[in-house]
Amino acid sequence: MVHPENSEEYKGLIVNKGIEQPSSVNPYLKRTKKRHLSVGDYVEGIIKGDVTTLSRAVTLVESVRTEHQVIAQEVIEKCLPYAGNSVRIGISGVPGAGKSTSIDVFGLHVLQQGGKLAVLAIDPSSERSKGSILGDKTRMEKLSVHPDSFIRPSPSAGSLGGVARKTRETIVLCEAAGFDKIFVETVGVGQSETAVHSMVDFFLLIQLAGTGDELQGIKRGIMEMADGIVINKADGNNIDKAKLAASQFRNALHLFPAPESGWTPQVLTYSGFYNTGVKEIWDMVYQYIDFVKANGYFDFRRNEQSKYWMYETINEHLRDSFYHNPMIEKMLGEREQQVLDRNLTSFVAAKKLLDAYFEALKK
Ligand SMILES: Nc1nc2c(ncn2[C@@H]2O[C@H](COP(=O)(O)OP(=O)(O)OP(=O)(O)O)[C@@H](O)[C@H]2O)c(=O)[nH]1
Ligand SMILES: [Mg+2]
Repeated sequence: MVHPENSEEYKGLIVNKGIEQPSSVNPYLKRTKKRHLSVGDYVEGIIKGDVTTLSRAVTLVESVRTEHQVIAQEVIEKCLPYAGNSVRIGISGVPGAGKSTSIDVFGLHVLQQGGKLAVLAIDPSSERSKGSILGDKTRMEKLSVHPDSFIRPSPSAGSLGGVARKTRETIVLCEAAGFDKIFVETVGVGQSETAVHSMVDFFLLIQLAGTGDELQGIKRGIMEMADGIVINKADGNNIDKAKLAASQFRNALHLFPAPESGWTPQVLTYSGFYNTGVKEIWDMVYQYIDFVKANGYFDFRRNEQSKYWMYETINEHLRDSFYHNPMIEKMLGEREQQVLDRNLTSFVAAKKLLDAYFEALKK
């Protein structure tokens, strides 16, 4: 007897012979296993401006694994001839000052004139950077989907010096990939400004108008670093307060010695949220760049920064080599205890450790 499915009477029910299935429904799924790239592949991809390759190279730069570092350093070296052709802006401000909101509008503003923008960060506390990645995704909503932008959160692990060096190296890769505008964001709560200052052409400090004593909380050193101070949230009934704060900052700046650049730092008010006063800020930045390019300070500062990073890198490697030496790791605790027990002075203990380290190197 014919099965009803195959009987003439129920033609519509006839089961067709199956067709051969592809081995995977989505052919692209197979690609999830990343192809291994050689140094040459990385460099070629970066120079072509391929953002996926750039991202992977930055991941290598950030990696703590020695084999990744070896490749990363070679890639950086080969990218160096293509780097340097950008304007680098440091953007700092206390948490809540409006950095992310501002970078979104600043970024769109500078991209209106063409070119490509990379937004990097230096944030040595890994805990915070995890939080701010989420925050930045929503606060930089326009920039994060802009085809000419590349946003990379701070490298998370390690000392401030280590984190900053990785960001400095990432700048090289981004520039080689054709990014001609680089923003480096940092939270204005301490040493990280110095690190950012050591790798940018213009240092922009975002401030808020507050209770009238805003100048007290700001470290003198940070203000001295600023090439421009901008008071954010000058909107609604906050406009007058912002203007007042601006004049207080202007007065305070007069008390500082004139900057080496010959430029007088400007103080402006704006609203990142309502996008007012943003053009004036960028007119100021470009005016500064023209000014220091004309008087030679632009190149001078970049040279100083290159020297700084050479010595920083040496210091970091020496420190790492010392503290990761297995013998030193063993001896450190014991010597420390001897110092605490007053059996050794700090200096003698340090000298003994260093001598032991240099002796070990000879073997
Ligand atoms: N009124 C007003 N509010 C603003 C302005 N800019 C930012 N805000 C608000 O201030 C808060 C903090 O802004 P963010 O851009 O996240 O500040 P941030 O400096 O990036 O903060 P962290 O990432 O925590 O360091 C948010 O609620 C913003 O909506 C502004 O121009 N005016
Ligand atoms: Mg933020």
